[in-house]
Amino acid sequence: MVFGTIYTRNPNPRTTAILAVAKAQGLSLDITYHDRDDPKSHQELLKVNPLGQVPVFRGSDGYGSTQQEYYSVIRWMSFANGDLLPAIGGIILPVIRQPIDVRMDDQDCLRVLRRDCQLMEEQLQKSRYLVGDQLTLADLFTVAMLQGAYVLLHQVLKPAYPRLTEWVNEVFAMPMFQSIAGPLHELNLPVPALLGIEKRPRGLSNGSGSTS
Ligand SMILES: N[C@@H](CCC(=O)N[C@@H](CS)C(=O)NCC(=O)O)C(=O)O
Repeated sequence: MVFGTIYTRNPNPRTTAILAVAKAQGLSLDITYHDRDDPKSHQELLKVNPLGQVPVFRGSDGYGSTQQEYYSVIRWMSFANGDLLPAIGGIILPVIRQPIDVRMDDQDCLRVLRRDCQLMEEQLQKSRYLVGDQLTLADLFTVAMLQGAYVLLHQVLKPAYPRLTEWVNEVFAMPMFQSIAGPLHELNLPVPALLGIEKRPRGLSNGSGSTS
């Protein structure tokens, strides 16, 4: 029986170890290769991952609901850690004159931040929290990642992502969170703005919010 499907590109460094372990374990995997330069192929990938990133794994026999929730929590935390926070850091660390290991282009970071906020906005319109209607670690972790963005970019984020903002405020209102994170201050420092026409984002097909 096929264990599941891996959606990836060829080659892709994040996929190599997965395929090696699957092979060593005798697990049969379907592999679907996507081409980011082929719009049809890219649209298919967006159906399984709205960020347009690979690899994506989809199990063929489904998960028990508890396991599915567990993987969804991990997926959101990985998104916050690997995608969202580097974009936020690339924008705000230079503003607050903190060191950054690899200097990033603030326009690219703003585009990624917009895309990621749009993704969360859409999810939070479907469910009260990131994973269903119960608070999970994914909410606490992701809101913590967003704190700096809301402190410095609140003028952009609040009108553009109302549901996201409501959820951030709800988590910040929780005493167990606020006792560690402190209150959500708003600073009005000069911050970079997204300029010009947005490049086609690799993720969400319907754009990443309006430019500012
Ligand atoms: N946090 C994700 C990140 C996945 C990721 O960024 N994948 C890269 C390829 S290694 C990607 O698809 N980037 C978008 C692109 O290449 O268009 C993970 O660890 O799986």
